[in-house]
Amino acid sequence: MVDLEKLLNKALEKISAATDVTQVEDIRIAYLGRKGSVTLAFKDLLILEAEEKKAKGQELNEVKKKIEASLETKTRQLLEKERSDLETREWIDVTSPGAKHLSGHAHLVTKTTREMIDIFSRLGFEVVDGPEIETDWYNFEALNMPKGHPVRDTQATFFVDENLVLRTQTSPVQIRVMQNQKPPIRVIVPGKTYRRDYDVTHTPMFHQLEGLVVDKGVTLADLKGTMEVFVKLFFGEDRKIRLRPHHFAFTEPSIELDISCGICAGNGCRACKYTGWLEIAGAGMVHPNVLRNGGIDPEEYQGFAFGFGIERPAMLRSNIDDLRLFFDNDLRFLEQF
Ligand code: 2NM
Repeated sequence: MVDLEKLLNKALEKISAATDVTQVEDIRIAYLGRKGSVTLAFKDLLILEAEEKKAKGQELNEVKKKIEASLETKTRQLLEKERSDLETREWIDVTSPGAKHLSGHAHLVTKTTREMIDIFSRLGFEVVDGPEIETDWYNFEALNMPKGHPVRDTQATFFVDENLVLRTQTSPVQIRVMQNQKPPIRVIVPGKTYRRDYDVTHTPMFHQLEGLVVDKGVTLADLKGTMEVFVKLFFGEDRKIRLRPHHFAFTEPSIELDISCGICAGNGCRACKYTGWLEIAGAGMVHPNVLRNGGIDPEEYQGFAFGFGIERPAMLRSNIDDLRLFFDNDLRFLEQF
């Protein structure tokens, strides 16, 4: 007959050390299964005398009950632990805010361009584009800037070769439009332009949005009205405009367009150099020579044209003080818009 106390202690020890329910089941089989130690011990009773058989039998029953109870307790503990581990592992804070979804957005220059396009579209203008590398003729000659004329020196031109340049303004596209379309013409040309300049207010590549209207009986009043509508839609209803006489080779008369300063409301401050006004565009009535170069008879048709920068209006609206920030591609800057 086995030592029941030893058997019991060994079983309890093993149950206590078990770490999952399959181990517990293995222990159950090892002790209480068909060939388990406890089952076999019951068989051993058969050879004992009645008296001893009864005593040992009771003792063995006690051992069996203790092992069964211990197995049950252990199984419950393990199942409870498994459930609580699972809860910890898979716990979700349904009240926590969602992770920020990172997504890109258009560059401020692009956004500004689109806004300007939207406004002119509502006024009936069509968007066109053209080459950024132009011939001398389209970039200068056709725009009433003949070879040797001093105005060419003011354009700080990038030359590709003797005859090809990076366009210094988008106007050569307007010449192409005049050559290819019959009036009435109402186009805007947003795009990249190039000049050899680099400081706080100039970058070698910058963006312009130029416009051209050609029809019968077009006057400076039409230009002024168009500029006024644009300024109020783009900068705000409270802004005033002012036309100052100027000179461009390609327009006659030529003007510069000022808007009232948005910072001091026209009273004078550092931003407007105490004038109350900010220069925002150049414009004028298309020079007869330019119309002729576009294949349009200036006796029959008149036109007005204007040229806005894109970066400067964007800077004015977003309070940006250094043009070069647009092109440094520092996300800490770009992400703000
Ligand atoms: C400006 C200022 C004044 C202009 C002229 C033309 C064209 F091709 F029709 F003659 N397009 N744009 C123009 C006129 C541009 O930019 C400051």
